[in-house]
Amino acid sequence: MKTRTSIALATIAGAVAGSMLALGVQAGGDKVAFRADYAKDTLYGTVDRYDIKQYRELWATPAAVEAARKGAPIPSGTVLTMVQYKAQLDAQGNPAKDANGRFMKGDLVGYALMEKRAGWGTEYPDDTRNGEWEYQAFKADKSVNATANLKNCFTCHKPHAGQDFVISLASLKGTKPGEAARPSGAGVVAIGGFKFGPETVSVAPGAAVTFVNTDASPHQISVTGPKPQRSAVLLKGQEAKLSFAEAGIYDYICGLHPSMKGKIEVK
Ligand code: HEC
Ligand SMILES: [Cu+2]
Repeated sequence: MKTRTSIALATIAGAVAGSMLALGVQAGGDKVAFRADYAKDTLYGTVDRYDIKQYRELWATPAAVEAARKGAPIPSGTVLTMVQYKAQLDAQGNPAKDANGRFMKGDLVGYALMEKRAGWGTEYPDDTRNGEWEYQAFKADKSVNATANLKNCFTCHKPHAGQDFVISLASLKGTKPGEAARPSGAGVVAIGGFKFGPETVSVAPGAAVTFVNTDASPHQISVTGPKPQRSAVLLKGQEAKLSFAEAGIYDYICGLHPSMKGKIEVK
């Protein structure tokens, strides 16, 4: 009996050690300190998040802006601070807009930081590592948000390896293009302002539906129901084609913003 208990305890101890290893990703975030002086950095962009009704500010250490504008790599020591605010809402509960049609700042929600230093990131496996970046989330009171799952930061920024994991790199470079023209036509769905347009599209069996992302934010088509399928994550200007052999109605959502919904009629 005694031995059995100790074996059981040893197993539990092993499991705990294992889960602490799995949480190794979490530990890396400790390297990132809150940037108390972020408001002395450069405000390089703001983002209206229709899906989660947030207004976000993007701040960068000045050397990063300088480098990005010259087309040079983002330097070691860069800190990017994303400040998340609730959007102010109108009487219907929709985000209110200012004279320029942009969201307005409401209550502070928290901060998301990423910091790059030469030599960081070597401990992560290739399928996780985001170059030399580490991530950390802070609450509105500037303390570490211990409930944030930092693994998700790595996963969601990973597809942007081609732009050094900085999703808003175009804004950092100051080359953000104006509103992309919204493509239209039979079997074409344009994604803009966090909406699929049109929300219902009809195609013949086997014919392709083309999805084009015109938003600065990435989106992903995720067909739900009995025959699920997913497109790649689409960055601004990228497109994906999906086709369905059998007639029917196929519902889909955005894999990144599940409140975005659409329908494909195959007939
Ligand atoms: C669901 C996908 C997703 C997850 C998870 C995510 N991000 Fe991001 N992040 C984005 C997107 C998209 C942007 C561009 C701004 C926007 O659209 O809100 C962004 C922008 C940023 C920026 C501004 C620099 C840049 O890359 O554009 C920082 C800093 C940032 N995220 C930090 C974090 C941290 C810290 C975490 C984890 C706590 C995290 N992110 C998790 C999608 C994600
Ligand atoms: Cu989306």
